[in-house]
Amino acid sequence: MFCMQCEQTISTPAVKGCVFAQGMCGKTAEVSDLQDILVRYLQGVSFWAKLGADYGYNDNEINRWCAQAFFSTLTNVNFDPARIYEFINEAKRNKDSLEKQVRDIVAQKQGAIPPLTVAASLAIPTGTEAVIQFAPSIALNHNKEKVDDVLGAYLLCLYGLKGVAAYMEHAAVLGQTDDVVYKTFHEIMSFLGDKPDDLEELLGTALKIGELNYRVMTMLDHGETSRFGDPVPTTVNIAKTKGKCILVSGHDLEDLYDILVQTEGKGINVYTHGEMLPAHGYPKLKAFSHLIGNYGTAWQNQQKEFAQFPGAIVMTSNCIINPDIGRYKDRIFTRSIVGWPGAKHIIGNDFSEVVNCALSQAGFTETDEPHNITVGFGRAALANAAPAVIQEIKSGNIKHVFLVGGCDGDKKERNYFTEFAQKTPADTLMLTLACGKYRFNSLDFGDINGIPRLLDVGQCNDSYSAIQLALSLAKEFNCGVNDLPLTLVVSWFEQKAIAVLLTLLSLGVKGIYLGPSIPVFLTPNLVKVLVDSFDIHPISDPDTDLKNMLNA
Ligand code: SF4
Ligand code: SF3
Repeated sequence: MFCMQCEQTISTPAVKGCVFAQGMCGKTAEVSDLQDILVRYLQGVSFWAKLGADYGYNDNEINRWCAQAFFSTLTNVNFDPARIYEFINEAKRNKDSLEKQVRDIVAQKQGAIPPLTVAASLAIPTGTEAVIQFAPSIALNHNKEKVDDVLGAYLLCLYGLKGVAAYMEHAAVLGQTDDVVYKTFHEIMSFLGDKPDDLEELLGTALKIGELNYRVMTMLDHGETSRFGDPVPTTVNIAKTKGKCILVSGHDLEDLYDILVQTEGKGINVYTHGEMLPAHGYPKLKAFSHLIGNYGTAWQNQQKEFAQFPGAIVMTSNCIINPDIGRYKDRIFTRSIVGWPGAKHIIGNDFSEVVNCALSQAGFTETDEPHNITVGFGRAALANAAPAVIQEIKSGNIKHVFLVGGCDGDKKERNYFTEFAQKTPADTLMLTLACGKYRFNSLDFGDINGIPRLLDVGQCNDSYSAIQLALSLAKEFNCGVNDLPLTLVVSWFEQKAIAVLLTLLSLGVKGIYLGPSIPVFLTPNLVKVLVDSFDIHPISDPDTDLKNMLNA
């Protein structure tokens, strides 16, 4: 296996990347190899999808399926070899049918088929064993002793595009698709399926991926807000309430909605977990009184926290980790692209198995003292708060705004973000995004003349909202985003964060602080390019960084 797509990958002087029998996340070499094959196949499908789109032909079922299948290869999404093998078989069927269709269209229009890419011409054997044996020959590090600049830039594109695929699927669940997005996605996938070796072209593609992601994030924002309303500031109880319970984790609001509808009047309390926390701010979701609160913290604590949750658990998207360890596999359910061998997978929108599981469990036997936190500062709420924030900035009461966004993870170096948040001066605001906030979002940061010092913008899916706030502040102050008293502090863990980072770079945002470490796949030369072109700062320690940020 060869995988270095996430922040917890192996990184020692001698070994870079997860290359042994199992990755740090628990992904086996078998799953990793199958995923490599799947990605290669998908790049072949994209060759035909892109050519079809050039001739005005789109198969939106296959388009959506491509993003789903690619999403299944993200960190902490699907660990089930049988499901990945199924995706490979589907990929073969989709590629064959698309190829036939597109060849006919091109012939009808008297066009010419361009030279096939490496991925489009690859003959992949059938049968799990044969596929596994074939995998090393297409591994990205095949015949390479180490990651060089070209491979590093390639991985930046591949991993960034995985993040985009995940957001495309989140948007598609909400009915948001776009032919231009699919066409650009296939164009880039197909390009990556042909052994590109021009460093400049790869770096340009990385920014193109960022631009594509911005378009997808816009669609996603529209999907969420048109379906569930604009989030409003809402207090959420993070303490337990007596009664039967279901825990819903991940990013998929539509699943949460279905579960809320199907549990109404059944005496079951529904809790959010992880990235689902911001769901409480959406009017159409908060209208359910049995959406009772949030349970637990960030994804990496789930084995301990889920083991203690006396009800059913639903993983709607990333991040799932080994449920065998906490012995709750019999009451965890996966959805959509998520998979764990032996865990029950729900297909369709009938959650009765989950409901029955919750009813068969003990539920919480006591109600704890409430502990409220506030969420819901999405795009509209931030726009409402903007005049007051602008006023406070103008009168000198708010000196600086920090956007502390991104993922959480296990490493102790991530304490940086808690310490950073605690050390931000009292005359500064903090916007939070994604699951990294769990390290400090239950702390009280006070307010500045009624404006809470910590404003939670939402999931990583809601990065668009934060970008809109920055753009509106820049407009108000008649300057560029980079001239605002604003610093972005990004904690990355997996590929969605890479996609968001590329979006910020494609928008010309400079001076981002990035941590807890620099991606292993970025060579020193590539880091230099990022530092020189975008003034990216690898994080150091909170005191030094804060001093530099405030004096910049
Ligand atoms: Fe390693 Fe991360 Fe890949 Fe898992 S996803 S195998 S931890 S690099
Ligand atoms: Fe978190 Fe997995 Fe990235 Fe949506 S849930 S941000 S790590």
